[in-house]
Amino acid sequence: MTTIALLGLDLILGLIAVALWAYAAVRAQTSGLRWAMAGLLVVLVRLVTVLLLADRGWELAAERVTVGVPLALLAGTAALGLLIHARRRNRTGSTAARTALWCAAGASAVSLVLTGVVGYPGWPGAAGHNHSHSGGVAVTDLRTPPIGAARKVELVAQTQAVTLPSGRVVDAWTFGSLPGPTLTARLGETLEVTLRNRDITGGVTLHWHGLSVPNGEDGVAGVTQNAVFPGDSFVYRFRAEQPGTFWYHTHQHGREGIARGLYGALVVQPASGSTAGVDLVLPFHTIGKTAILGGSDQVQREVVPGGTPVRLRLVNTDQQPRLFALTGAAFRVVALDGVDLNGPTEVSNQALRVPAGGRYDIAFPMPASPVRLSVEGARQAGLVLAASTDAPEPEASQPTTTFDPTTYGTPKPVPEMTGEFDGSTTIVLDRLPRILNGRPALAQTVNGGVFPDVPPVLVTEGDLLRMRVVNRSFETHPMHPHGHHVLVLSVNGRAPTGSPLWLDTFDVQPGEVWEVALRADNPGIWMDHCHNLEHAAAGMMFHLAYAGVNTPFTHGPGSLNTTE
Ligand SMILES: [Cu+2]
Repeated sequence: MTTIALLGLDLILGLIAVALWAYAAVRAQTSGLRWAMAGLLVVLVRLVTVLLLADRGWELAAERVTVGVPLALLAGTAALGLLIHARRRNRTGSTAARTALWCAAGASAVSLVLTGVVGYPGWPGAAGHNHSHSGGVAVTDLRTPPIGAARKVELVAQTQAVTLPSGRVVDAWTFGSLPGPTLTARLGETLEVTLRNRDITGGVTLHWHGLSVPNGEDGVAGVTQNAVFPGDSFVYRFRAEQPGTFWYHTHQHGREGIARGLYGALVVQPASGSTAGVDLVLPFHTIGKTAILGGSDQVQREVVPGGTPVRLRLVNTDQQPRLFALTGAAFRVVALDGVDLNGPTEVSNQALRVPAGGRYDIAFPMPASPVRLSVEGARQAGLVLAASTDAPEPEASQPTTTFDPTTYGTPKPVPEMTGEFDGSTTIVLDRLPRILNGRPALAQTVNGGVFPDVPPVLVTEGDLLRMRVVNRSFETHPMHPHGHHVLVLSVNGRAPTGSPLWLDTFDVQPGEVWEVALRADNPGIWMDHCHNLEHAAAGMMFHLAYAGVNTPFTHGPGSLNTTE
């Protein structure tokens, strides 16, 4: 049974138990005994369920195992005992028995409240966090000094009516085009990007998703800078130190800004220059109800002679995971999140599940027959590669299996990530009623709290940190630590058997437990958050904060910065 099924079963059994005990109380004088026995049976099945859950991950069931279910079991057993006792004495109307039955119903209800309202590890501390202590280094000092030889780019954030290839016009917010221009740099080159805001009244920033830039260049409103308002500008500088596929987007009210079009791709080519053959960057985005692959809302065609090496860089800029499929050719998954995989082998007829914010690079030699790239749920948009313009379009395929990165490629030692851990932290993701921005809401929580009232994960430069991420909710959370890639240690207790997996965005699906390692080698105050930005805006963010680093910027009420 899957963990998510166990979580669901526990909830349903809890509700049934409450109903059975309550009904037993109502029918105490007649058929109450039968209903009470059914209630006790259900609580016993719940006990088995929560023990199975605890075996999958203690944090999934802690309060259920220690308090919730024992309480329900105790109250239920006592109520049943009293009822039997009353029956023996022929006092079917016993008030004590009836009260005990109501108490049993209440105990089962309390166990549900513990899980659904209090959560784990219990009610968060009321205190928020505050980095603006004196001394140490400010995030504004953690920047790249100007150099003359930088590759200079200007991006102008603006409202724009964009006419898509289908003729459809969308009212977008862009960095000049939809998507923004693909930025490229060679390994080792310094990029200098001037951001200007023409008329995005809510403000913008530029965040370099997946790139380990200096903290002051990370573009997070309210943490590493103030949002850039109309008429203002900000200059970002960073050395491209990792070859691979990345993307950029606003990190000021990104839930709205990215969805409306404030994003683009960023490719760092190897020092030797661009790779031979065809190299296409394909961000997938949904604006309104229109799906766009690359820059098109239609099936685009590219003429590619047979035998040409092809590299497709798939970027998911949406809020949900997307399933990509390639029909007509076997391929290799050569990189995830901008990091090459070791020993990639041929894959065919498998869907690629790319997390929100994640990147998959695939490569294959062009076959003689046409090839089609499609995205599930987006029939209109797609890509066809063919040797001639009149070759028939292959049908979009629907693979029945999904590619599993944890069993793909060849293992290889990662010496820089072995050795003693200097610290460990547990991040529990859940959906709980909380006060969010001053209003009650069904929030997306981290360790029972909502941003900014989530204590930061504190590290010292050089630390090797083990991070355990547990998803108690019924939704997928693509967790994105800024400024670092993490090495996957295990998913649901199983270590990867293939290539080392270095990710900057990992989908923690409902009921999943991930363990990852992070080397604290990039000082700063870094966001770590769910990249479903609906969830981030609903509280699912926290800071990874280095000792001795502070920020002068503020976010939330009373500030113009909206961090997500
Ligand atoms: Cu989420």
